[in-house]
Amino acid sequence: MSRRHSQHTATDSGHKKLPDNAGRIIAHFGKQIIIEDEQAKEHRCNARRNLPPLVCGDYISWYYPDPKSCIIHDLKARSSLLARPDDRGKQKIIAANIDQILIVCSPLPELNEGLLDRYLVAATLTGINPLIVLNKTDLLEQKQLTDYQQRLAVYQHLDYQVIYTSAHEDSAFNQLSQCLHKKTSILVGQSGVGKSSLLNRLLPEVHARIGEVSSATGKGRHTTTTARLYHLLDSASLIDSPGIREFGLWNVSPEQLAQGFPEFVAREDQCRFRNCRHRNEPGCAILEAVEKEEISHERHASYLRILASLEE
Ligand SMILES: Nc1nc2c(ncn2[C@@H]2O[C@H](COP(=O)(O)OP(=O)(O)O)[C@@H](O)[C@H]2O)c(=O)[nH]1
Ligand SMILES: [Mg+2]
Ligand SMILES: [Zn+2]
Repeated sequence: MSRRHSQHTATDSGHKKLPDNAGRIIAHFGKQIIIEDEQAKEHRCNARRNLPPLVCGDYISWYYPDPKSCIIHDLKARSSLLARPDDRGKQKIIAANIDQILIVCSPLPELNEGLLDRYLVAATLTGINPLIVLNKTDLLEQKQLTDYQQRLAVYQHLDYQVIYTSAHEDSAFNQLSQCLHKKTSILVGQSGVGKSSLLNRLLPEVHARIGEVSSATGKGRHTTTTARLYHLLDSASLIDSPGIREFGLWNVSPEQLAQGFPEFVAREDQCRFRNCRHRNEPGCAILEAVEKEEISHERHASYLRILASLEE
């Protein structure tokens, strides 16, 4: 306790060196920033003006110039950054240092590979590892489950991890909990696939607290619009906000799009033309691979659909 309240420490040169307390931003609204120190204690902070905009998930250094205030004076390098356009189409950063994006799908609404591919491209382009989660396995007979496993095998061959889970069944749910261990994750996916249900199971105490707050203020569920970092058992963290759940593709060039398909990246330099769009160009290595069934026809068709939508 006393260490955290210590004043600046003088260095040899006589300049003041700031104590380097490590912390992570768990919420940020307006000018208020809530950080968590290494003992998991929360502090309300302000940031020095020379720092870039700070977001949920940032690792920072902070100090107490006096017992009443807490100042963030340094931002650590970010390993990843999640952004989306704001109302005016300008990039708005939502969260930082996310290790994995869980793309939630389900049998109801029916798994849509085209949409899954869009999420995979978006995740790959942010540099964050995507995991495919098929939720609601409790709805499936063994035979139907096998069908989904076959449909998702193409993704496993591309080295995407696929997890089968259910918010309504303990044993299946535990499969999901395990892959969150020691990581910072976010859940994305189409409406109705069960993101909120999974979140409520992962964060039971938070859910209870949100319920209390909204019944007290009468403001309903819109109290949390900014991103917030939550801790789970097993040193897992989860960042959630409506903005994150709307995660998707925007402002992507055709070149970048192809980078979101790992099976294309492996063959791209074999296309005859450098700016090949892998649509109908002669000497296209991707089309050849589709022909030989080395690349899935559906994945290529999905690429063409996304390409057409980006060119609109
Ligand atoms: N059978 C079954 N239903 C689920 C499961 N997860 C969610 N649901 C149901 O699916 C519906 C949509 O869930 P919700 O969590 O709101 O989806 P979200 O839109 O992705 O947040 C709700 O009626 C849930 O009760 C599951 O694992 N199994
Ligand atoms: Mg929801
Ligand atoms: Zn090509």
